[in-house]
Amino acid sequence: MEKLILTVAITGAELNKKICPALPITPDEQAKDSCDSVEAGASIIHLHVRDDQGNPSQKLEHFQRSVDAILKKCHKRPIIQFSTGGAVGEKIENRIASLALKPDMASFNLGTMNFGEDIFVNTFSDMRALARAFKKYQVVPEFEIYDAGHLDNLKKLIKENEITPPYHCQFVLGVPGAMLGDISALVYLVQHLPQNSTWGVAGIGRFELPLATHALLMGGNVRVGLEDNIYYEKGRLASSNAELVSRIKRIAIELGRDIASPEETKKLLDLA
Ligand code: KMH
Ligand code: ZN
Repeated sequence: MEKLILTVAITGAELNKKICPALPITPDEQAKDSCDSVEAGASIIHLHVRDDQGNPSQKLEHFQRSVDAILKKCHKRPIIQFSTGGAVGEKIENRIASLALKPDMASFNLGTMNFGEDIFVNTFSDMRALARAFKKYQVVPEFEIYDAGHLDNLKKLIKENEITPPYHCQFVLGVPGAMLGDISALVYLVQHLPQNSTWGVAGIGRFELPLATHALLMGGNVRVGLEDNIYYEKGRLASSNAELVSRIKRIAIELGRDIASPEETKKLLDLA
């Protein structure tokens, strides 16, 4: 099997320190958590950023200051993947704008869905605009797939030639309003990928650990982190992102999956 690409989603847009005291919010906190996670085995940082009040932001200056802090602190340079999903309700123009900073990668959300009590809007017109911006700035997308129909949306946009290889798919499973995080869902999605795709899984909440473990055995990649899951085990909050990364690394090694370094990840994902 290929080496394991471990992504860590350190912050997200939905949480705050009241809910999760370990959540990194400031650029310095994000830099520390990113570097600790890279030391623990992560090669990709999935990055959402906040403003000075701690609210979710898609502003270029807020992305830039977090990137600077992370790159200054880390001994091993991680791959930084911007979120173009942002927070629910963020305008698509603002979500697209950060691509102008030409991050190593960025997320590309593939459909409109219920997202808890909210609606996360990604119309075809939004997705085409996003696809064109990815091409314009030559940023490699990671396709976020929360439901079976999102794979069909990806295939439609490929057919329209809006999206071209490489196809890196992240199955985000267990969001209330989309596909449940059970193993049969993961198996179905893997079986229906476009040809020559790479894939990973990000299980939300209690789905994180079982889905990650199955992905390790199936040859897929794994995303963990406080954005997706704040608990280490039932009733016990995770103390840091790195704690969640370390656990998956331990299980992966036990199962015979070696961990890809950031350099190896670049090659596996066709990043320039
Ligand atoms: N915050 C969610 C509404 C992404 O990063 O691209 C969307 C999200 C996906 O987190
Ligand atoms: Zn995200």
